[in-house]
Amino acid sequence: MSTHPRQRALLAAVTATLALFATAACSSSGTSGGGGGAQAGKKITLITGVKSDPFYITMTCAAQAEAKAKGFSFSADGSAQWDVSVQRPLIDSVGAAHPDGLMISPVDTDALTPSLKQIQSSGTKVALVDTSVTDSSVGITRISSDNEKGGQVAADALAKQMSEKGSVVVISVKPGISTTDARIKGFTEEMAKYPNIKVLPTLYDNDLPATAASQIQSTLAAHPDLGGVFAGNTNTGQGVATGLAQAGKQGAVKVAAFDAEPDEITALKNGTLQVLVAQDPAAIGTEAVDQLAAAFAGKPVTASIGTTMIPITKDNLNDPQVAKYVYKASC
Ligand code: T6T
Repeated sequence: MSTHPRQRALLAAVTATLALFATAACSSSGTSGGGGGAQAGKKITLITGVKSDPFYITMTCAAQAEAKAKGFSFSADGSAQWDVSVQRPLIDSVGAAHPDGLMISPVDTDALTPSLKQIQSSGTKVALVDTSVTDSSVGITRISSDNEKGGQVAADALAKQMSEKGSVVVISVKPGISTTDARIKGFTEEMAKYPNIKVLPTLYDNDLPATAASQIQSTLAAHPDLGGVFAGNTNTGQGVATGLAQAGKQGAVKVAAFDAEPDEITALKNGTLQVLVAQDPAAIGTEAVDQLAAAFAGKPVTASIGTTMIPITKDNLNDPQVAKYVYKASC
């Protein structure tokens, strides 16, 4: 653990704040029991936001294990990139197969609602995992991090790293995604508490690291006093790290990034990123299977579940209680 008192105080404060928001009850009790239960043989399908994303890979691995433990058949698929026109046909084809349960991370807050409502009206139980849609009639349960809170925590951590002065830029995926929109809202509202920090207009990289890297370059050229960056998710975090390395600004420009996939961890270790806000995608996956199992058995379902987030820095990364939140690249 860091000997630097400010670092230690920062870490303790952030950890305490985030722990307050974990309301997950990630247990497999109370639903239809292990393999061979009365609900055995039910079919659950998971559609993730982006198939190759370690956040969703970690979620899929946990959901698969929980489904197996309950005797459910489980399949997973996801879009190649964060795109409504790619995810919609996937939803429609899965819907046509009438699974008993559908776990889905919709890539937009409104565009996919008609397809999801149709699947739901055909009797499939829908669980919204990570992202959600505006229409509250969609889904028997919504399971995700408290993203707005995560954005606030990132703001406080970054402001401290920046000695509460300079310009900061937010880079995220695209507007219209429930999770990243909430992070930006939490971040910018919290940053308003720091009068000497100027928040520049938010940039969107379409979930492409290369775009984030070039956005960093152009922002540095336009704002030589750039002191901080908030990266909204995994791919953006990677791109920001690459852009700062290319500009020779590692460590000079401070970065708080969401998520904890392997490349972000490497950048944290080499000092290009300073704080990661790690989510608990495994808990989201496990809890969704448990809630669907409850629904299959006609038992009560929890409509909204918030899962753990934890701050990771170079100083606490080796703590096993922290390292267990690093995302997987495969099961
Ligand atoms: O940050 C996660 C997820 O919560 C968000 O909805 C989309 O991006 C990730 O999957 C990370 O890439």
